[in-house]
Parts: sequence; C-alpha cells; structure tokens
Amino acid sequence: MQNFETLKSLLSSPKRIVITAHANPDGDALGSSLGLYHYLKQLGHRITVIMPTEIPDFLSWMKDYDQVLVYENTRLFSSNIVKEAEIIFSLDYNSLSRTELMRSVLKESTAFKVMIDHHLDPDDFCQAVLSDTTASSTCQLVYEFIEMMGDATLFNKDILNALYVGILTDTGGFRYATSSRLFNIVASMLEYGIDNNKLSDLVFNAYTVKSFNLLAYCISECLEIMEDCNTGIIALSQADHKKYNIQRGDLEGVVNFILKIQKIRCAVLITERREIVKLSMRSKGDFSVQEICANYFNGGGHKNASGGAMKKPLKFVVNTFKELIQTEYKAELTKDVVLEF
Ligand SMILES: [Mn+2]
Repeated sequence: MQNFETLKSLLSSPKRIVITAHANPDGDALGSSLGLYHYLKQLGHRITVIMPTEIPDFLSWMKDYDQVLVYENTRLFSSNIVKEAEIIFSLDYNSLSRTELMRSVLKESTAFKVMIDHHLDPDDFCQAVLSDTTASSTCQLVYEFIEMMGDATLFNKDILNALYVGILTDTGGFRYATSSRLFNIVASMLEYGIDNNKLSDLVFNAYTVKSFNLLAYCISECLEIMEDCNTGIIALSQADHKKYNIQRGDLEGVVNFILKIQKIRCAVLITERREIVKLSMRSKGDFSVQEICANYFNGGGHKNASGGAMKKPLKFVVNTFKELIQTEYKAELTKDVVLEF
C-alpha cells in the first residue's frame, strides 16, 4: 500500500474520519464502510459514514445501518462533516465521479485521503492507495488492511459480519472473483464464528414482492436474446419506471439472471432515466465488458461487471449496443470455449 506508514502514524492518535463509498451503494460499498467503521471506532476515532445516495433496504439489519448518513438527504450537514474531516476513506470506488453529487465537496477537502478499492484504472486523488484488482471485493481488502495495521486481534463480529456481506455480494455467493487468498480469509472468518448460512439467507433471499414481480416482468416482457451472439438484453423505458414505480435498488441483480441462460456470455440491462440512459453489463470468462463500457459508454468497472451511460434516447442506445456486438464482438462471443477440468 502506497504511503501506508504515513497513514498508520496518522491513525495512531484520535482523528475526525469520514468513510465514503460510491453512489448507489451495494453490499460491498456498505459492508466495507461499516466494517472499517467498527474497526476504527475501537481505535478511538470520531467516524462518520456518508453514502452519496440512499442505501439498500435489504441490508437494514446490519449493525449501525441507521448511523450511516445519506448525502443526498443531508447535504449541508454532511458537507460540514466532510469539511472538518482529517482523514477521508474512499471505499469501493476509484474515481470521484462515482460519488456523484458528493464529488465537489470531496475534491475540495484538504483531508488525507485513502483509497481502498478493487476496480481497474484508479484515478489519482488519494494520498494513500490500496488498489488491488485481484481482490474479490473491497471488504476483502479492508480485512487485509486491518491485518496490515497489525490489528487482527481487534476483529469482532460486527466487523466480520459487515465484511462478509460484501464478500458474498461481490462474489455472487462465492461463484466468481474468488481465490485461495479469499478462501483463507473466509476460513478465518468462519473459525471466528461468522454464520455463513444466516448471512447468505439475509443477503440472497431478500426480494420484496414488488422487486420479485419486477424481475418477472423484465424476464417475460423485456428480455431480448441475440442468439447468434450469445448475448442477452433487458431494456426498460421511462414508462416502465413510472408504471412499476421503480426506485433505486429495485433492479439490483436483474442483469445477472440473463447469464443463467446456457451459452450466454454477455448480458446488459439498459435503463432509461430522466436525462440519461444507463447500462449495466455482465459477462462470463475472458469476455471483457469493462472494455466495451470504457470504449463506448463512458464507463468501466471490472472485466465481468461494468457500467456505463449515454445521453441519448433509449432506442439509440439499444441499437448502438446491438450493432457493436454484431460488428465488433460476435466472433469473440461465439468462439468455442473448450472446457477443461
Ligand atoms: Mn466492490
């Protein structure tokens, strides 16, 4: 970790600390933030966790969920806390743009900034950086950070439950982005008494009736399969958003369902918002949606999970995507994959 010693000495006396993560926080963003919060609290710091936008309801059982400030609802109050912070942690994002409306107040802050993240191509806005794209999740990196600090004795249930959530969500329940390094960490967590069954149930069996019906609608009415390209598309219009009263988080995980179809290697969820059309892409194996998002849709992320956006009408974006797949990626998407075990 870059500048680790400076950070360590800063943390050796009580500080005013702000922990942030990306807009539309997911299990990894919230889990890593709360995990770090429960750790730093034991060192005697004054810590505030601030998320740019609303945090998902299905994680409301997490310890100190109600202590998290949502910037979009508390702008002035939260801005003042950011301005007074001596250390700011940026978790699970690598570019200030990912914090949306928090961007400017974070940019102006003179606090010592720390990035802990696992996305590709980090921007240069932090003094201390723990960026590792081979890590399953930011939660894994926070676990390793606490170990690096020499504080493994401070691990407790609050920290580990929170970190386990992000490991579960970012690996899809240990289906991808795993490694022996991760499983060693998970083994230590289980030895500590973390309850995998209970946490997996809370994280993965968490549909509301509304979001479950919405998923059914997406699959039955909006799914289009490009069979000759092993690609699946779900596109939702503004009218769909109105009709189904779609809120932030309601579409969480929908895109992953497309990959459950045999042979599908590339999946995209395209949603039309008020002024922008957003794309959320997933892929299997070596096929990189990060490249597509970065090159054509002003975005990025991970090889197998990326996002992008375009200020164009929905139809235009859908057609752009389809054309791109047909002309640029068809060969790669349909080449035989030899399965060897
Ligand atoms: Mn993550």
